[in-house]
Amino acid sequence: MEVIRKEKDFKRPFKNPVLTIGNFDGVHLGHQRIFRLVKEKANEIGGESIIYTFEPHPVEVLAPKLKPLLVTPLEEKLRLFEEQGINVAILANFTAKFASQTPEEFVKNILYDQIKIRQLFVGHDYTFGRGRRGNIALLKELGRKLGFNVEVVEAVRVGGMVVSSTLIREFIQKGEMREAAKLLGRYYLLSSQVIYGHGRGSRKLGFPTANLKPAGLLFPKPGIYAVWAIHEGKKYAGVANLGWNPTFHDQKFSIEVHILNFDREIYGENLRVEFVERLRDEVTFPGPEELVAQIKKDVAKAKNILRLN
Ligand code: RBF
Ligand code: MG
Repeated sequence: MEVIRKEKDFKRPFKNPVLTIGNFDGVHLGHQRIFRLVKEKANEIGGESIIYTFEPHPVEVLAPKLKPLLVTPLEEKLRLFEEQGINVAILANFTAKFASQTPEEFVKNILYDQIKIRQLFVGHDYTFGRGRRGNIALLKELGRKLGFNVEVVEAVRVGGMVVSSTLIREFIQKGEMREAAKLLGRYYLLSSQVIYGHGRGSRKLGFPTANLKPAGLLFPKPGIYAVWAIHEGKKYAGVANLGWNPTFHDQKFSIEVHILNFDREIYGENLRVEFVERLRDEVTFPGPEELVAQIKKDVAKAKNILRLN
């Protein structure tokens, strides 16, 4: 997949570009349906499949106080686009100036003159531009005028739920990882760097943990989880704890993963953690022995859960 990050990276004309446009936070089943249609159409007309998206996420520029925690940070999003088999990702640098374009200017100058789109697919609820005036009716009208086709992709429903990034975010924050996974089409995943923890895990308790750098991530509800840990492309069963280690009065929030059958030092390296199921709340134990007894039960339970997957 080719990634175009800057205006100057537009080095060549696209061949029969078939495009979709949006934020695609989560790259969930609804987004995946759009991408599939984009690819099918591109194949049909011998064209290129293109995702046009924004960086940073428009909310960060338009409403920075909301500090949106993204389901999929940019690098993760790009990896998933690629996995979906998309040819090109265009990351439009989203600034206040960019946002001030009228929908008509955006469509004419960028989609039509610069990209020369043949076909556009958008989600059923897509709006863009100042005052959200850019909507499906307007896109269709501009398409008729300029000469490109616009198709609207219906929402995807799973078990009576309409798939949306907002709903997924809510499930994650409630620790309902099975529900989140149903809408994502995969497990919710945190990808981060392993940092130094207290070093207590391995020395005293016999359950060494890899601690993840928490920067800017959307955390599942604090508690204990059955997880898959992925290191250097290899997948291991594990148990994760998101919390404050109250038994030791740590107070500092940490995300730690005890990886089963794994005894390597991986400080500074990347670890990806897929959240399969929440096991329990974090609790304050009278002492380390009680905690260790409970962690043994957590491990047994996680093994059972992960075997079934
Ligand atoms: N610490 C607690 O204070 N209460 C808990 O309920 C608790 N549960 C844990 C469950 C698992 C599976 C793991 C790996 C750790 C847990 N911890 C808990 C964190 C433990 O205190 C921490 O790993 C060590 O103190 C090392 O930092
Ligand atoms: Mg640790």
